Order: sequence, then structure tokens, then C-alpha cells
Amino acid sequence: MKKSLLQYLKLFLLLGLGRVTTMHVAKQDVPASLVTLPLDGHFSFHDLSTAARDFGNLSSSPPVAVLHPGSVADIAITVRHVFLMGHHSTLTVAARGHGHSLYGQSQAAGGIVIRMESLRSVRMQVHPGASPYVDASGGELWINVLDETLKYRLAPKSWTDYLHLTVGGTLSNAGVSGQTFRHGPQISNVNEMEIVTGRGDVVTCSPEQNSDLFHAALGGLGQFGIITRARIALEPAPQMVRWIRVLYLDFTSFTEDQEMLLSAEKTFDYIEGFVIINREGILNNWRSSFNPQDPVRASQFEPDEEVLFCLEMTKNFNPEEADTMEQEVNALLSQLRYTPPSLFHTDVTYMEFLDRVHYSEMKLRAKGMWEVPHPWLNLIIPRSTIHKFAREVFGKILKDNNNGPILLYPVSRSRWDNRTSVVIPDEEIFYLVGFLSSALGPQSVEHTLNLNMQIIEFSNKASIGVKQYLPNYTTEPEWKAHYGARWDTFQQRKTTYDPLAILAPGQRIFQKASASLPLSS
Ligand code: ZME
Repeated sequence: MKKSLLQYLKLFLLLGLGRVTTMHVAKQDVPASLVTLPLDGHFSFHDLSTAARDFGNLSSSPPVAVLHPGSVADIAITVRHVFLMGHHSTLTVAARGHGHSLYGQSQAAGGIVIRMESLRSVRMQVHPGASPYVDASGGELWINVLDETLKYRLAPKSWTDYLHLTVGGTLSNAGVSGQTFRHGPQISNVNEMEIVTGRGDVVTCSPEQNSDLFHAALGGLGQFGIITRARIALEPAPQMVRWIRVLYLDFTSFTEDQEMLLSAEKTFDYIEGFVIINREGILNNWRSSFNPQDPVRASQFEPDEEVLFCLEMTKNFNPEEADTMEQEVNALLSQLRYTPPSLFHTDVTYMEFLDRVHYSEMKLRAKGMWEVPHPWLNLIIPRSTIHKFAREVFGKILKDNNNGPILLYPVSRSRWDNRTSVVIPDEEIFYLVGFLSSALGPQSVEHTLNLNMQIIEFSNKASIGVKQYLPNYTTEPEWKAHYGARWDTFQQRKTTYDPLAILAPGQRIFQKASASLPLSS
């Protein structure tokens, strides 16, 4: 499609020029009006550079102010203030968690960025019992949630691969990992939230109370409110996990086994998978240094194939149940069709497993390879077209892993809630496919964006029925196409909860109207 080509060209031009786009705002007046607000925390009008950056490292738009909230009321007062200025102000507000957005989604050009990690007034509180849960601040990191809940031998049920992300940030998207096939994404494991809407109202919501806002905000890309607190469902935490990897030479047996495990009665606790393209290049490049669990090396397995598929799974256990665990694991493994010499496993603590990407982070940081551009592409692909997709993308478009993992694993639609804002394909099983490239060389950003564009264009032409996860679009027709039949609901919810389009401008879905500009009718 022409649209996506244009989108990437625009991004490329923006990067090539090395320019920063800033909205035209009467800058002098903004701090004056903000400093009068009675806050527990404070505004900063300097040190704006962090708020202008994100993990993607591809977009940079400085705000005019950063709010370091001392309370939920600070956030409400600030949003209400902007709301009451109405169309006389172009100010927008973006909640920033740990800044792991990719294309400027948590930035606010010329607006206010709220540093959500400052929101320490919402104390984390674990509630053990028959249906245990934890109340956590929207600005809390998942790693801290895990630390706290483990004190009670409890833990959240559904995770992301990387835990140094905030609760509010992942709930605004979906939050997916190898537990999603069983428990659904993180947004399927929330009992209640407190949200500051685009009108500056503080609203408690749940499936029973203010349920429309509750569902709107889950996967809502920050468009309807700022999540200041979330009540997250917990389960008993295992002490240990057996972490297993096996390799396949053929995509069909790989995905058939993944899907068999998905629906098996007594199955694994975590199922993911990844694609390894051109392993010579990989062994000499990122994987040798980056992953201590390199499945190819660990197995001393030397296939000729250019493309390999690694199935990764875990089984939770406590030390006294090791024998039972081993029997269950062996029963499951005996049903799989991987290449036998490729089996590799290790036993680690639950914390070591869940925080695994952080170990990679520390190694990459030491080499200056963490704070590099990340032109990531995450797609959701229906089961019915995944083979067609794989044949073209892994067989033709991509010649190697392009400096990062390519994740690929199926999940069940039945674990997702249709009422939330997240967009998924209309099929019972769909695949999460993540191209998580790091751009290392000078031409690497351009090269990767070009590959991403080829993947998207092929998918559109071949009617793969793909949806983007962490969607990155710049025009209204693209967003309309993304939401499809659900666009009207999405728009209606926007009118209800953020009528002036103050919130999360970096998603580029809605544009705040200004009185100084002629309003289009
Ligand atoms: C930049 C980088 C990503 C380093 C490690 N990763 C990851 N590795 C494995 N699974 C991941 C992941 N990031 C998200 N999921």
C-alpha cells in the first residue's frame, strides 16, 4: 500500500534531516501558568532531554515542561488545567513510563510530559487470600511488582519479556509474552484501575464500575486517560522453572507443535519461539555475545539449513516436586517433532527466568549496544496466513536476523477480551511476530526501516490480514484501517473521555484543535 511506504519515507526524511519537530506554542506563557498550580510534586522546565527520548531512539520531540507528580491529584490538576484552557492552548499531555516506546509515542512536542515513575504516593500493596491481587502505581516497574509480590510467594500471571517497563505503559498496549496463550495478555489480568481522564477527572473503573472506561483504557494507547493505579491478579509463584529450547528445521512441524502445546491439557507454563536466519552470520554477530543460552551452540548441532526455528518453553516447579515436573516435561517433549540433538534445558529461579532480557541488557550496555536505534516491527498474524507470511519473509525478504531476535509464537483469541481497545485479527489462533532489530551501523536504520516496509507491503498485497502490535501510523486513514469496524467506538470513547485530544499526542491518532488555527468543519 502507498500509505505505509509514505509513512516510512516521512520517518526516513525526518531522520535524514536530523531535525526535531516542535509545535508552535507561546512558550513564555506556559511555565507562568503551570507554576501557579498547587502541587505536591513539581514542574521542571529544564532537563527536558530525557522526556524527548525513547527506547526506539528514532524520534525526538522536546516538551516545554516535565511534571514530576507527587500525587495522583497533581496529574488531575495538570490535565484539568490544560482542559480548562480549551482551544486557547495547544498544550498536550503525555504520560511517560520507563520510556520504552519506539516511535515517539510517549512524547509530547511542545507539551507536558508526566514522569510517571515519580508517582510514589500510590503505595504498592499486596492482598493475599483466595483471589490474591496487588495494587500498584501506574508508574511502577513490573520488576518492582515482582520483587514485592514474591515476598508473599505470589506473582502476576501474565508478563512481558522485559520487566523494566511500567504497569501503565504495558496495560495501555496489551502486554504479551509466553504466558499469553494460557492467561491472556496482561490486560486480561487486571481487576480494577484508577484513571485520570482527559477532562482531569479521577475515575475508579472495573468490569462492574465505569466499565466502558475500564475497557477503553486497556490497550487504549493512552488515548482515554492516564492509568495511575492498577489492581493486578496474582497466583502462587513457583520457586524454579525448567527452561527448555529445541530446534526445528521445518516451519510446519515447528508451528504444529506450538499449536498442539497451546491446546494440550497439561501443558507448559510459557511458550514462545523464535526464528534464526543465516546462523553463520548470527554466530559471528549478536548471538554469540548476546545470549548465553544460544540454542545452536548449546546443542552442538550443525545443520546446513539457512533458517532454523527454536521452540522455547518453561515448566514451573518447586524443588520438592522436581520428579513430577520431569515426568510431565518428558511426556510433553515426547509428543514433539524437534531435531533430537538440539534439546537444551536449564533450571533457574523464577526471578532469573522472568528478568532474562535484563541480563542481555547489561551485556549490551557494556558494549554501548543498548542505547542504539530500535526500528522494531511487531505484527499479529492470523493462523491461516502464517505459512504464506513465513515463506516470503524468512525465505526471501530477510537474509539474516538483522541484529536482533525474531519472535514467533501463537496465542488464543479466547483469552483476549473483545471489549478492550486492542486490535487483534478475527481468528481463533493468531501469531505474535516481533522483529526486534538493533540498528548498529550508520546505514542500519534506513536498511531496517526498508525491510520493515517490505514486510508490511507484502502483507498488504498478499492479504495476510496482519495487524500491528504497538501500532505506528501517522495518518487518519491508516488508523481507521487499523481499527476497522471498531473505529467508531474508538472515536466515540475519545469524545467521551478526552474530547480536546490532550492525551498521548505521540500516537498521532487525534490532533488537538487550536483556536488560533481555522477549525475545519
Ligand atoms: C534489544 C534486545 C531485545 C535485547 C534483547 N531483546 C529481547 N530478547 C528476547 N526477547 C525479547 C527481547 N525484547 C523483547 N523480547
